[in-house]
Amino acid sequence: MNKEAIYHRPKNNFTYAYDKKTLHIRIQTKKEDVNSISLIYGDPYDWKEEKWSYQTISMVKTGSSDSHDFWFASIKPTYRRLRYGFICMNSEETFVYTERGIYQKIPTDIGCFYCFPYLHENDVFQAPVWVKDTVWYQIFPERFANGDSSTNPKKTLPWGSAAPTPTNFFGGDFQGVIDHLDYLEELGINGIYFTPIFKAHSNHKYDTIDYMEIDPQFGDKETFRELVQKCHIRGIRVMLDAVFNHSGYYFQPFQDVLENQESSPYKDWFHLWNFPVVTDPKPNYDTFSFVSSMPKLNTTHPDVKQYLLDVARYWIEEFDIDGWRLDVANEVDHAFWRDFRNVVKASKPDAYILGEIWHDSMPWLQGDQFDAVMNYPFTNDVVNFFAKQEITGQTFKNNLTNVLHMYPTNVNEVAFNLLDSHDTPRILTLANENKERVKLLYLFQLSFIGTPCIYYGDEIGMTGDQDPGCRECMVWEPEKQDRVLFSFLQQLIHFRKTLPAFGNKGGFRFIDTTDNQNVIAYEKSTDGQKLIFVLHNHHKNAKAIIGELSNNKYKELFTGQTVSFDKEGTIELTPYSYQCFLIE
Ligand code: ARE
Repeated sequence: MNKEAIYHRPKNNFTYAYDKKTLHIRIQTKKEDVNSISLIYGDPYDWKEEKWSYQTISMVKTGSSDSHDFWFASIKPTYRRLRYGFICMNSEETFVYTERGIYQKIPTDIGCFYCFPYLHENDVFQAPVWVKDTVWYQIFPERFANGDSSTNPKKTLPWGSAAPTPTNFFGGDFQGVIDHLDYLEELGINGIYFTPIFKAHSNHKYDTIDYMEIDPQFGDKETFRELVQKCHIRGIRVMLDAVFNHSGYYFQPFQDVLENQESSPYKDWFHLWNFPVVTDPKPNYDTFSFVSSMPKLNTTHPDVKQYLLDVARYWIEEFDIDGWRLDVANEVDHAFWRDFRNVVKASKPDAYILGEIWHDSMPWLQGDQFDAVMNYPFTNDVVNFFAKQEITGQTFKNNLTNVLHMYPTNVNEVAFNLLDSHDTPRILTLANENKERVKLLYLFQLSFIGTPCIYYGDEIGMTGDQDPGCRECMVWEPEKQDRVLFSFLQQLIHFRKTLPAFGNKGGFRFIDTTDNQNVIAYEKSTDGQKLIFVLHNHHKNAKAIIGELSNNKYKELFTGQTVSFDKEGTIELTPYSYQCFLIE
């Protein structure tokens, strides 16, 4: 047995409180190396005749990556504290895996065992419950709809008249969003994520000039207030984009530094290297990436922190927004985000705090900073399999199993699952304009655990390459919109809202199939409702055997037909077919 490959530690995604009574415990072992694991567990203070009293429970294998098997157990300790260890077994040997090492027999010294000292309710990761039932829609305001030409910036181009560039404008604004809320409600989304809306120089607004003012091209504060109110009346939540890692060049404190240099009262608001501060030929201060017009803010400075926390509070308390998406979140210090969470949750306890981090984000998801991150690891795997067809079904399942085990289950349930964004090419472009593959992408995304996000225009078949190509003006001419794709998405969102197992309440499990190249089968189940999905990501007919399909009668969700399978579970597959079997 490969003992070196075993890993557990009593925190993060390996031991965590799922709720105020339940502990989840995970351990990983080398793939196909261990046949079974029993968890030894007991109350640290429960002794009888000088011997620690413990029980054992079989752990469940919850999946495998390319290299590891993952094991899971859920315990509700009577006194909310726990000592535990692992009895690992395979055909050759058995041993006890503990914090102090590996033993042939269960050690008598309780100090050898892992410990979850006490399950405090306020230590439990708590994300807003409403997020679990939200389907998001991302809007890049400059490109969604121009509803009020009186706010057009200079040189605004006619809508959709040219390809997007890093510097051109088409006049998208809040009135344009208000005018299309019926469209969004018809699609069925119930959350909007706006990229930045505050006064800024560029068309993307990530170079903030004034965090307390709406960019005039979008409208004024009253129009924004009207927009939020009209969204809320329709049950649509509103999340804004907080660009706190850096400001824009024209941000008044940075302009003051450039003018007054070392005597500027704002010289500690940035990470300046020396004086005089210059932007050309190269900036002598920290920036976002190497962009001199985006000076990095010193969020560890009390004045900067106070200013930004006031901004965070203002837009919640004055305009009743429901969440903040945090730009370049991983480059701002943790202390700032802890204070940020306290301020935001004091203003609105169920506000959603979503960090933009493209990699493993466990340090920000301890319950003291973010509620979730933009789940780009999910994005990469679903796009690589369904859109690009660059990986096999088996690799996809292994990778996604890894993603699911990166975080605690209660984090996965509010993960922001996006397929693309304003920072990536659009999914139809990535799928080489194959809409059948895009439909499989959407079906998987909208039946997966977490909170899904649709990027504006994807739902009607827009294409677009890497930024700025993915930021084209929304297509509003009905004859240019793919309403078949729109209707398919509408149906998926409806299933997600009306079938508990289809949405976030359904536990997720991959199901074995004989075709591990192009077929993905998975189960979602909750409260007695069980759905089995079979997605065929290939252009030819095929046949696969899915053992778990046999011996049951099903209603197929998309056709409404009642179906059953032979005793092997043989299923005929047509090109890019998708089926969802509701077990009666
Ligand atoms: C644009 C062009 C750039 C060009 C730049 C020159 O896209 O190619 O070099 O202009 O000025 C905003 C605008 C962008 C603009 C950028 C800089 O939207 O259009 O770039 O400002 O001016 C990393 C960060 C992540 C960041 C992305 C872009 O980790 O936080 O890079 N995303 C946010 C926003 C962006 C925004 C900014 C940050 C700046 O979502 O829209 O850009 O406020 C890997 C890495 C990631 C990396 C990712 C993308 O996956 O793991 O860390 O994200 O690639 O590059």
